[in-house]
Amino acid sequence: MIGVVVVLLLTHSVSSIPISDFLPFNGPKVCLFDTVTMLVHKSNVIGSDGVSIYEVTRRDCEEFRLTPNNDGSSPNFSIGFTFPFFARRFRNLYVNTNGVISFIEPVPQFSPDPFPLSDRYLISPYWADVDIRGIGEVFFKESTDPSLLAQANDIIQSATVARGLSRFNPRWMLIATWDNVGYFSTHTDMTNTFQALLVTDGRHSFVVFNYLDDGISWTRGDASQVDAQVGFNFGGDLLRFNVFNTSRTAAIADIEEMSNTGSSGQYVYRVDNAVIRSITITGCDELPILVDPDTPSIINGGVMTLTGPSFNTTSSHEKITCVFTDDDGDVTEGIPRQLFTRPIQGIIVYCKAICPMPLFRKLGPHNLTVMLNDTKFVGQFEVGWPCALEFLHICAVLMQMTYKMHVSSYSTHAE
Ligand SMILES: [Ca+2]
Ligand SMILES: [Ca+2]
Repeated sequence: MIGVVVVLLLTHSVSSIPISDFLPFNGPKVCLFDTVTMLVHKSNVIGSDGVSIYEVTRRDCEEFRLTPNNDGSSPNFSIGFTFPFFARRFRNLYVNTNGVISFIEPVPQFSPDPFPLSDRYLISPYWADVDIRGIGEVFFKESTDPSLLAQANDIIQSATVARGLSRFNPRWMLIATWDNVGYFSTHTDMTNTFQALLVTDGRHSFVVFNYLDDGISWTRGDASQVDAQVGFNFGGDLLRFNVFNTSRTAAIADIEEMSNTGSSGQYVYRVDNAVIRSITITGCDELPILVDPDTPSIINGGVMTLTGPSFNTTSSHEKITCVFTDDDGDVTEGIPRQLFTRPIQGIIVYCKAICPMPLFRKLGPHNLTVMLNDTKFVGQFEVGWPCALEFLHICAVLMQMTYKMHVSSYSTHAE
């Protein structure tokens, strides 16, 4: 079955994204934000009309452009909506010249630290030493425009990570664009063009990265020891991160030739906590209820975890029984069947139930039932293809992008 699919994938052609497929930027009401004085100039020219960003109305400025700078940042930008980013919900963010959108604090750092980072909350379409003193512009704006939100949702719905969220109806987004930007120090011989979208309905959140067709050329500045890093990082106790696997190597310059949506240069990541159906809640009180990954690959294997208040610390390292079922309620049929029709033994580690995953035989909704003594917990998740791409080696690349899990040990033995 898998061999047949590979042949089909190889016959598709990939479309790459022109600048016209980016969400719009550099519109008629773009104001200039001075990264040194921290003042906004409504005329888009530095002059005497500089005012605090808090004095600017949306009528004055629908969009902002950063003044030419090297390692600067936007102000602490208050957004008109709450953006869920895993276990936290943010109302402020920074757009940083060096290819990062950050929460809590700006990022002047030009050379990327490798994810995971326990104390950072970052979305990085291309964290590297951008320098727009010589060439290039950085724009950002928020939007609640229904047609723009629909355009973003079309991109999101084309990605496997949105399976099970076909009714996702976004209400807010941020559009941040690095247009034709140069690199340190003031170089203009090569430029990069990319865009990050943060899109949410208040409950679910997605990040879209767009890289212009043939639009990523340089990977580091003169002072950097490593190349650009692409991904996101949610620090704290619930550490989540995703890093594009050619990050920090020269091969990151090829990122516009790959995809996880079917359009080369386009990537969609889901960045909210997947809330699952749960039963009684006792112990491990403050944790959100999670099933992770919420869209496992049909050919990926690995482990699935149910995190949540139901699995308290006193049950840590107790054995559990995991049963995977499909949407008809039948035990999932694997290949070969007899390996997957029996319950699988897993284990509790702190507040997580960890279950080795079978190879799934069908796409779509599944349930995971975890039995601990007399208690049952049920989580729902989607099974999808690892990517919607045409080349098997690219799928393999994307499959290496992993979530960090706090797993110290787990059993892989069948009962
Ligand atoms: Ca820089
Ligand atoms: Ca390139």
